[in-house]
Amino acid sequence: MQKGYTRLLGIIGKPNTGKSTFFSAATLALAEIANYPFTTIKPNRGIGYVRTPCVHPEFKVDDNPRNSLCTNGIRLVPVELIDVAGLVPGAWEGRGLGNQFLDEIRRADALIHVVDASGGTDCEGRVCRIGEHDPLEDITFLEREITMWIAAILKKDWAKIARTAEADKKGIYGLLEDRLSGLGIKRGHVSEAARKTGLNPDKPTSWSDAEFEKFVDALRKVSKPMMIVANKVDLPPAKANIERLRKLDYTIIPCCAEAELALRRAAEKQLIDYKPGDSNFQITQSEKLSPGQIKALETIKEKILLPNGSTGVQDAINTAYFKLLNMITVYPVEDLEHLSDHNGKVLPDVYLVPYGTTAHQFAYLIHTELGESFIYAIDAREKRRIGEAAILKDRDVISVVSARKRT
Ligand SMILES: Nc1nc2c(ncn2[C@@H]2O[C@H](COP(=O)(O)OP(=O)(O)OP(=O)(O)O)[C@@H](O)[C@H]2O)c(=O)[nH]1
Ligand SMILES: [Mg+2]
Repeated sequence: MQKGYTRLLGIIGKPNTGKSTFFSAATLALAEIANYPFTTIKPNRGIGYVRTPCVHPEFKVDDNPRNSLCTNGIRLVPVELIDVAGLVPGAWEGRGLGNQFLDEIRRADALIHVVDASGGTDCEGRVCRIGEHDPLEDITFLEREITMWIAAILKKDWAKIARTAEADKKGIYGLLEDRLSGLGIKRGHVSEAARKTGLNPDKPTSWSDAEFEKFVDALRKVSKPMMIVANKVDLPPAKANIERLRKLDYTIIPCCAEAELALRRAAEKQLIDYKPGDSNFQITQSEKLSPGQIKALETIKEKILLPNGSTGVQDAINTAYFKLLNMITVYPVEDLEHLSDHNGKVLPDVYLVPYGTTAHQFAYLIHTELGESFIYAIDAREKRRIGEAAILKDRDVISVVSARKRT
């Protein structure tokens, strides 16, 4: 995995919505896919990609990508995805595959909630008549499951935590950070949740049960940001459901995971020219395709790519990184003239870092020693010096000047 701040994306939702299809399409890893609930039991982990326009055409150089891929000016930066078992109502109390599922998303930094926008699966993921189930119900249920799961972890000894927080100088932020570190929840998340709910962090013993739940719900939102992938757009009721989903306070990405999987597999066999996220494809070896396969590909083009602009899978991963997690891409180079590293490799790496990363923090990411001996950095586009506190921008190309030579 690349250097920089890697993040884990969790693909979650009730059973049978297309999570593993989405995962396979994004990673090309083999994952079991079937039209019944609980096909996935053990989680699948794999590598997908964030797609970004590479800087090499702008700088008029040819590049030698190392930690990422570059084709026709498109950089694909590897990122990790986890596809877990479906979640059913009551999972937090152990129903279905319950807590096991929840435990697997402990480390996820952002959640991609895959819903069946066609309404063809009931609240437990069993097949029903298309359009029969309301996917909006799946949103509220999933939010509640995760909130209740976090609440259950805290509830056991909440009274003690609240009392200690008032006596101990660590306070509620420090105590909850310790308590929830296994869930990737940090002090900043806890303080933001308290601020958002307007609860007094110095007096947690005074919080009512309802306030405690409101606080945990806010904590879920800030620590596990979530977006919605409205899958199965190829089925007619999806369109109207997506309009309704758009009224919610979530980023909604219309998606046809099945189409992306077909395109990615055809591209892998070099039958078509298609990069993840493209709005179109070209058949390159029509002689190797049966008339049925050609027809299926044409249908994907007409019914999915043309009306929606893409299948939505790549869009979802990009949205998770660039919008939910607010990350940017930055290219480190050593030699400013050639935009290369010390081996002459041009624009070898691109790092994903959170917006707000400074030039000095970036130097630490490249190499601890480079951070320690940092003098200034140079922005290769503007050809000017930037100081340690300068905040980097998306697609910056940065060279760090340090007091010590790197070995
Ligand atoms: N029409 C349509 N069907 C899809 C799409 N994506 C997935 N499916 C189908 O939905 C069914 C469930 O897909 P899976 O990927 O196994 O779903 P899952 O959410 O991983 O299911 P569990 O592992 O049981 O929780 C399969 O029959 C898929 O072929 C899509 O975009 N459109
Ligand atoms: Mg699955």
